[in-house]
Amino acid sequence: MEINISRDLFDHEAELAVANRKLFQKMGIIVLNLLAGPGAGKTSMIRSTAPLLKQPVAVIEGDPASSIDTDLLNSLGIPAVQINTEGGCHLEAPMVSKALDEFKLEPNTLLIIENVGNLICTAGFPLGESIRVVMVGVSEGDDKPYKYPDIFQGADAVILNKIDLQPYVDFNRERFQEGVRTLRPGLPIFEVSCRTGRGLSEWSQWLERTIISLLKEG
Ligand SMILES: Nc1nc2c(ncn2[C@@H]2O[C@H](COP(=O)(O)OP(=O)(O)O)[C@@H](O)[C@H]2O)c(=O)[nH]1
Ligand SMILES: [Mg+2]
Ligand SMILES: [Zn+2]
Repeated sequence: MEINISRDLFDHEAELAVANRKLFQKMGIIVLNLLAGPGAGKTSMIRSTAPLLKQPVAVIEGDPASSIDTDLLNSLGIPAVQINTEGGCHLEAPMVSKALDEFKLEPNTLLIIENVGNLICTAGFPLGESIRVVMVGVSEGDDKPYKYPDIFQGADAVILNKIDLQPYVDFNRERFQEGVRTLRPGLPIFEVSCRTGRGLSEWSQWLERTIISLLKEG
């Protein structure tokens, strides 16, 4: 008998994600899984986006170690809970449901999960989210959609961050956009700078519209 490990793992992860999805629905919250390499600007984006949204925002931070991002967000009044994976390179659905015990979230909250900085296996571990966003900084290079297609395939939107640095790095926006478009025609790409604030209103308006339509769906 042939054992297909990757398919069995995929089925198992999908079941765990469905359980989370049901829990989120029961709580009346919308969950966004934020995927990017280390240093792309995930925490900066959460920090800049939260004040632009009408909905309350809470955050689960996934990192191999430390509570640096959680401490920062809590100090800014954005409730955050830390998951330390102790070297693990992605979050898994049960870690998220367990972390929820640490919060008291009101209905209509947007829960942002800042996943471990990693463009590879985070794509294969759904957390029950209804919005999945992939973020890349221009300093990481324009080849990311070509090298890491899986993560872009599963996204609902792409954020291209650090656009203020474009004059200083060899980043070809057309090449990046073409790579994303080839994988997923029509996928929204938001060019932003968390440093200057450029593009953040377009991104947050899209996010707000998406949250409202998901809340209506129930
Ligand atoms: N120039 C520039 N730097 C940025 C921008 N966004 C984030 N950074 C910097 O990039 C570094 C990593 O940001 P952080 O939000 O911690 O990334 P994370 O590891 O993905 O959460 C920090 O030094 C940020 O100040 C941006 O839009 N432009
Ligand atoms: Mg971070
Ligand atoms: Zn991993």
